[in-house]
Amino acid sequence: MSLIASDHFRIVVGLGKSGMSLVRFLANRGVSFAVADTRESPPELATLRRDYPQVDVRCGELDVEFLCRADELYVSPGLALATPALQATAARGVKLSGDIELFARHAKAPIIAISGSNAKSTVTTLVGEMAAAAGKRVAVGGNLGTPALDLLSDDVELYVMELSSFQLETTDHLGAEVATVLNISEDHMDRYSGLPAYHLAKHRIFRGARQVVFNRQDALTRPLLGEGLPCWSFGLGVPDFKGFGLREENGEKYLAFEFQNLMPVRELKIRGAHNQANALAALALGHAVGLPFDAMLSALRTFAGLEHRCQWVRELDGVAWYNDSKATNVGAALAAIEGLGADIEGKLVLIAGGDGKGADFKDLRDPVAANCRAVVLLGRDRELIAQALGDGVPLVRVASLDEAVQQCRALAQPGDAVLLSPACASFDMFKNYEERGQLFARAVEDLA
Ligand code: UMA
Ligand code: ADP
Repeated sequence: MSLIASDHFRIVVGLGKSGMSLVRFLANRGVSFAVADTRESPPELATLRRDYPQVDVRCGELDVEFLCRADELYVSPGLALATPALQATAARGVKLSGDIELFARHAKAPIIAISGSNAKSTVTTLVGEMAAAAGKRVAVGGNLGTPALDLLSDDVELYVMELSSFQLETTDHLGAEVATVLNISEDHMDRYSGLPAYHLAKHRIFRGARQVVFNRQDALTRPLLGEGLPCWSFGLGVPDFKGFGLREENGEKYLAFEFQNLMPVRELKIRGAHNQANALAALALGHAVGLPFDAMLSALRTFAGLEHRCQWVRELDGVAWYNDSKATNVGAALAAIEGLGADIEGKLVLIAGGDGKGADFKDLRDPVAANCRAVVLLGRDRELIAQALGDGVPLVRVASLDEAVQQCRALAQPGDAVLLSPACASFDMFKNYEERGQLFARAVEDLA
């Protein structure tokens, strides 16, 4: 017998960090709800049982009859909406929503919303530091780590939110003060039918936005609708009206806004052309919400970048070692290979491979041939990368990260750099990209 849907009953699907933030949010407001997770022991199960012992939790295969008791499901970004049980539930009239939609309905301060295939965490953190330098009470999170609902507070003056395409799929109306898609390149092709579907999910960030920031060098970042909205742009070229960019004067390269030079590029601590684009994007977002340039520039002068993003680990026998474990897709690895490749005297020895998420690796071929002395391949999809790279560069297959580090030590010559920039997710061999980066750094530090 199927249970009758109640008007005010919700089910949280997925009991990870965002699921647990939903539980706290709903419980604090006296909303009745239950929890489901396809895993037998989801990460927050013990916390839920300890803090909310009365809540009904169903672990294991999703039960459509159970899900249909709710009028709305809040689905974890980690679960594809195409999951058959979710689709069957939606077909019976139950709305599929998520934590960001709820956050947007309850946030009282302006939201800066940041998505894109790469650079989200860097730009989100940077904008947060700019706002703090300007004396704002700012809350920073979302996909970056702290779930959006945990940030809600009447004290907050500005929210800076990193949003993934997965979170945006369940968000109907964000209503950001300013929204951006920083760049678009292939990622998560195991969850999308192709680039157009991924692109559409990202562009949901513009729903209800009052201002937009787009990347002049990436047409896919321009909003599909919303003509007439105030638009700011960023890009590595010379800026024009309402644009942030680079300008050269007397041999010095500057970050610039319209016709005004703001700061010499050499004062940035973060390296590489991709990070100059990130600095410009952050300036554009901050400017859109009225942050003063002096505060934003002081944050830019001190920001040293995030862990696992082209992070310098050590120098040994004239070889620099870099951890770019966060490069979980081809676009990110390309930025590191081309950015770092241009910065060093010698060549790169690249460590790549892992869970390719259905990506096509062909775009790596020419930049790898131009910048790399050798490539050390590991992980589940290493043969797919090997096929894409062809015979343009020597390839070495290894079974572990320790072995990869040993091989790189033997291959690299003084003036070279060793770069872990896998172009793949880590889940085939590691808990997450952080663990992969930490194990790499440890193995490198242990080299005699
Ligand atoms: N899962 C199941 N069954 C379920 C629910 C989840 O098998 O019923 C699995 C899925 O493989 C899923 C994984 O568990 O990928 C994690 O899901 P979760 O619900 O436990 O995730 P949370 O802890 O809530 O973390 C989520 C985001 N995770 C994902 O989108 C996969 C975190 O982004 C985010 O920081 C957090 O909410 C707070 O907002 C992480 C991420 O990897 C960093 N994001 C992807 C990326 O950056 O590429 C999009
Ligand atoms: P995200 O949160 O979108 O994954 P991060 O700031 O964590 O972005 O950076 C992820 C990876 O993307 C890093 O490996 C970094 O080297 C690379 N990256 C940083 N900025 C850019 C950019 N502007 N374009 C392409 N790749 C970038």
